[in-house]
Amino acid sequence: MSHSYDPQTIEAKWQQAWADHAVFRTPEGDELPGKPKYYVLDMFPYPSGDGLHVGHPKGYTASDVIARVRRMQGYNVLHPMGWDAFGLPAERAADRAGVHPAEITQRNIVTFRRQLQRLGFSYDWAREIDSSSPDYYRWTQWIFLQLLEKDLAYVAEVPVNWCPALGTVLSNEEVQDGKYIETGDPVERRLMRQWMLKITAYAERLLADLDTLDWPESLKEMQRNWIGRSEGASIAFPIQGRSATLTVFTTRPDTLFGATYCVLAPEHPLVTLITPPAQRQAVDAYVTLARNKSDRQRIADVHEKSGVFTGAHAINPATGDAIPIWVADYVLMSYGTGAIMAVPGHDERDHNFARQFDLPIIEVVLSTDEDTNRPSIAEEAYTGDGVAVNSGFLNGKLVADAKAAMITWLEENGYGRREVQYRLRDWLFSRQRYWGEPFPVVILEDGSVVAVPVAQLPVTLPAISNERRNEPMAELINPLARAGDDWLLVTLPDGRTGMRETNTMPQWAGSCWYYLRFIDPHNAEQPWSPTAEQYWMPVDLYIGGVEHAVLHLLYARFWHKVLYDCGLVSTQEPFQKLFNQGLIQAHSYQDRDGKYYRRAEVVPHDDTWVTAATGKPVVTQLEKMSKSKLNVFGLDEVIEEYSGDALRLYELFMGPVSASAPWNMDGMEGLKRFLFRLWRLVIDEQSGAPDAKIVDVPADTVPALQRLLHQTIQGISESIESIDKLNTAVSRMMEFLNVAARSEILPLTIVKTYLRLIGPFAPHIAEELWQRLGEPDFIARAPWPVFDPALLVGKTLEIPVQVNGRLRTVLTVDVDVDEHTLQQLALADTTVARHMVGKAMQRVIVVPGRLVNIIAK
Ligand code: ANZ
Repeated sequence: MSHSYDPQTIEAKWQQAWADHAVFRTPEGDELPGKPKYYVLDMFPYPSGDGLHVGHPKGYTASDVIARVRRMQGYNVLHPMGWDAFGLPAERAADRAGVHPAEITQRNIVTFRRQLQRLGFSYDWAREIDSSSPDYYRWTQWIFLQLLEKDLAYVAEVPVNWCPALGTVLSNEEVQDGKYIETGDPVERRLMRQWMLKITAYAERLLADLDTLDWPESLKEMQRNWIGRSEGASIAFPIQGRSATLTVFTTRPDTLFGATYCVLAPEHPLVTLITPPAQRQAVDAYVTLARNKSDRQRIADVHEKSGVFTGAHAINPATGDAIPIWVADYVLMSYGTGAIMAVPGHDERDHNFARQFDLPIIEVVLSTDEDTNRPSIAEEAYTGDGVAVNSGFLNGKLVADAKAAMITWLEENGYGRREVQYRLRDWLFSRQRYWGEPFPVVILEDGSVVAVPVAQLPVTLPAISNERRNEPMAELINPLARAGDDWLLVTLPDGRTGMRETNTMPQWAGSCWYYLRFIDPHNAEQPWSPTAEQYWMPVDLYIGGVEHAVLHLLYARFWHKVLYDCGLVSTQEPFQKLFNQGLIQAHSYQDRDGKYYRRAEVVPHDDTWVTAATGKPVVTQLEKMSKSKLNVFGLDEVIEEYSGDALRLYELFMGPVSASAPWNMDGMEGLKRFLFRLWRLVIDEQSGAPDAKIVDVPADTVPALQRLLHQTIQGISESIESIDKLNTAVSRMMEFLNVAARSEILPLTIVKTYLRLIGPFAPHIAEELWQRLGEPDFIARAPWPVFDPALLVGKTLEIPVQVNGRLRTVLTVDVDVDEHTLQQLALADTTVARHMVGKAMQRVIVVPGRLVNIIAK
């Protein structure tokens, strides 16, 4: 019987063995003290119906290697996995299939779990969580109640995109030119009652604490931009003939002398108040037009500015001049005060607008560098630094000083004050969907909102038939409002009656705190135990996609800070170190009509590609793997053809973890060959026993191999600490194998140490070989090898080199250098070469360990 490498059998065997012996169980209770901890977390996936493809496990493989190494290094490791299971895609898929979203979700979870297990990831499956299960969302609701108690959750009328034909609200991304992009049905902006979370109250801390995090700088910058802190001033302009004032926010108070008109956002409450009858019709018409545009559209158009004069005037507090008040949609109600002072000389948007409507442009900042080709202020706004001109008491001051002087003047004269604005808006936290967490609140008959008593949590999702859930209705009726009265109508313990809230929470809710539940996932009394939280938090390493840079990662930081303020968590930040994995791309094939083809449907032709069926030319391109581009390699197929270990190694070998790289099946071949060679290094394929070359002798029996081993330990350990360079760790393993395969003798201890290095990367084969070498326990529990610095460099010898019997130089060489290498080294030496000029070499005499003599004429 042959004993060749059979990955499918071996991998199934070890996955079972790890599970049976709970090898990756997270230590708890008495096991915790006295050992360092390491919490390594993957962003938990949304279990979609497509299953996993080879692009998904790149980050999971990296985190698994780290988790396994840390266990071997003696850390208590928490490495959990779970499912971000609520959300619209599951609801849509359920509708298409005519089943309940919970059913689709459970089906997908089974597939995802099976696929992840095939890769041998060392998750503690006993801690698996599912954000759509009542045991979990009970606590999501509980945290919401903490937010409500702290006045960080509130209800507000906010504009949404309502599509009457579809009977639903749409996101900004789904609307263009006032129409739903899919069907062209008109969409109106409507005010609707929505739950909001006051994330803006945390803007300053969310910004400042970024500095304490070990995250990629680019990612921190994205969060900084999203929070968008602006320093400036608020300035109150008196309105001519009225007692009301018009307050603006500006980052350039130094330009007040150049403010030649003001602009209100179309939704600004002052618009109707100040517009005189003669202008009312024109203003109303404009406001209606603007209302149907999304904010995004309104700011997108830089050149075509639209607007209307209200007929009213404001007084510029610095000059005393009456300046016209306009309404224009380039001013957004959602930022600052919803009103601006326009300085066309120094702001591009104002400049465009002023030219379009013939409004005065005044220069109030003069550049200090002498560029005579600069266009005049009439042609182009000057937005750079400089000195104030035409600005009374500010004249001659540089922008920064002028800003400060103007703020002082405004404060002294009661016209304004220093102000900080954030671009960050409060978080719209309700959705008109079924498959999400119900809000744990009741709306009483008088419209007031009260929390459901904690003892009554969770508020479970009512069962509603698919037909009922999807029944079209003319008015917006939330899916949950279609539940029966037994769910909808509530009597509180004190006898008051009311209706349940029928909005649900957005998909982001469950992922805001899941990392805390992993710490103590089965706790029925508390969301987590405080002692366990103090032990495990913060997450030491968090790996996931960059697409979550500002959504999940900002929301989770916000909730965490609220929990900190409630005294429920012990750290200010949840994720200390964060790493983004790169995308795996694959070639797609597309004809000129945009139709995609699978790789199997195209053939090469004259340096390009054509379809096999019709010969139609196609272009090939590297793109992110995606089902719609037909360029996906499914995880199951690849594991079946190669193996879980080969896939793990290839995911890492493709390049740095953070880099995007193209998928290449030839690369998989290479890693598969490596694993076969590794097998043959250790196993005699005739008998299945260890190879006869492996003998139980001290490591220094083969000093060169011992040295390479220690260099390999050092190299791999370093790439593990860098996280990003795990690809070089794989190369190191291959280099070692190349040398070891040529060695006549393999000391057993060297082979075992080498296997321990391989363990975290290709865990199945490593366990099997470890066992076949007679080890009784799992390699996953063996200690991580440590290198001996003294063994990194070999012992050296001094060898005299003669040319025609005369000493010319002395070489310092490795003790066990071979004859051939010694000869090469001698001939390559520059001093030797100098004495050979004009001579032809005839013979080289090498006395190993003693001398080299070159005979030349
Ligand atoms: C006068 C001025 C003069 C301005 C100048 C700029 C340059 P950031 O940096 O993004 O915070 N602004 C204020 N509120 C606005 C709103 N609701 N919609 C549209 N624009 C608004 O931008 C602040 C600047 O954007 C403010 O400073 C204001 O224009 C404008 F030479 O005021 B500025």
